[in-house]
Amino acid sequence: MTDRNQELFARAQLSIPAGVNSPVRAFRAVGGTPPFFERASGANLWDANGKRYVDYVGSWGPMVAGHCHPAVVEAVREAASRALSFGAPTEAEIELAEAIRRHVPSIELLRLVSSGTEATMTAIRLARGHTGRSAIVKFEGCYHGHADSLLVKAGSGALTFGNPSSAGVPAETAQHTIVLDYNDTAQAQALFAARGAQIAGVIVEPVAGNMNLVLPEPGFLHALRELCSRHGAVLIFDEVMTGFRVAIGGAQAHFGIEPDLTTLGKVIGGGLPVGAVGGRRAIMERIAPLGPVYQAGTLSGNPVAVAAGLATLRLVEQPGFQDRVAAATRALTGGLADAAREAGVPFSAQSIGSMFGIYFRATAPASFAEVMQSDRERFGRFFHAMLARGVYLAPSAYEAGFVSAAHGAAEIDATLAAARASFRELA
Ligand code: KE4
Repeated sequence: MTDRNQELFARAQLSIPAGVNSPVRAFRAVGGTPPFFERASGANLWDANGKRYVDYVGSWGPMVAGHCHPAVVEAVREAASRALSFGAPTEAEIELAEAIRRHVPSIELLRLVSSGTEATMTAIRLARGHTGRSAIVKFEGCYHGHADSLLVKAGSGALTFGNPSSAGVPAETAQHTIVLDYNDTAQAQALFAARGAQIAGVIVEPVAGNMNLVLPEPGFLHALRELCSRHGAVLIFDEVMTGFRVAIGGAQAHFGIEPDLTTLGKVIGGGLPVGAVGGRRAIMERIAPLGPVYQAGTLSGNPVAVAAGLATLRLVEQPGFQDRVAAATRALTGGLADAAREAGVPFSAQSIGSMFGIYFRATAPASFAEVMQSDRERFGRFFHAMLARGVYLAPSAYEAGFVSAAHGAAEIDATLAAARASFRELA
């Protein structure tokens, strides 16, 4: 029988670099042919061969309510029946901004954009415009999208390719980005002691999800908050991945820390292109046309995308939603750890909200260096053993996984059965 995925992958590479529109999708980290998907519903995906998978990528985070949730599809259909785009203000954008601000009180003003990259790029520009300084601090292994200033030792795709900084970023640009080690509080304190007056802002994933899942150690985020406050730097929580997924109010609610700016994406678009940057009024009032920091976007606040985001937020804010998905995620990670132990495979797993990490090392990593000690070769074999059994994990050892409200006991049990067989193959 012909494999449609192989046919499509070969054809795609004739017109699209590596056959994909985002690097991690090319399976270069795990090898093999990526499935070309045709349909999604709930926790499931179907590829071009008609094969069904339980999905733990969830479009890299947006699909927390499950694929094609009827309420989201209906909202999109209804919005699209009235207009596809105006390039002018709509009431729906106000409703989405108000819904976000209801759950993320640190956001006094918010600007909608069309991707997480646009959100973080704008946050960096706002920090620099607000402080008049140039230096930006980020952390190795964290990924904030592909703006030049942030593609310096990025995580996610660039890390997967073992290419810790991107070609095409001028040295003159990269020199303004200081890269520290995630969870190294002493290092951040030493930097601020030496150069605090030069630092425009610190951007951090309050829970790292782009070097696989790495949790902030107690005190790390509080130290960044205190250092930024003391030195007049802008603290930016990049919650593109963690927003409305780690908790309804994001990682900032979970850890009780108020950043100066927050970037959002993924869940707030429900699968359609939406990002956002928001925060303290004094900073957000610097953005055009109120202030001198320019930012713009043809499709910012697109009515169809906003409809998908609003419908998704209305689902995730339902009482019990976050607890239910977090419980399913814990059942998954606990079951995977049990299966690996039974097979005698060195493995660990952890979760926060409905994000999870799996690691082929005995303990969950607390730093980029520890992530790099994971057994990538074993991960690749496990990935393909699970894929063959109809479980679609993130195709990289450096990505977090995502559970949705549609992952019920049947999906988790089927995943754990596939894992028990797959771990036995690795032993
Ligand atoms: P986008 O420009 O891809 O919408 O968002 C960039 C971004 C910013 N900040 C964080 C914390 C992110 O996780 C992302 C994007 N995440 C990756 C997944 N690791 C997107 C998947 C991909 O690059 O194909």
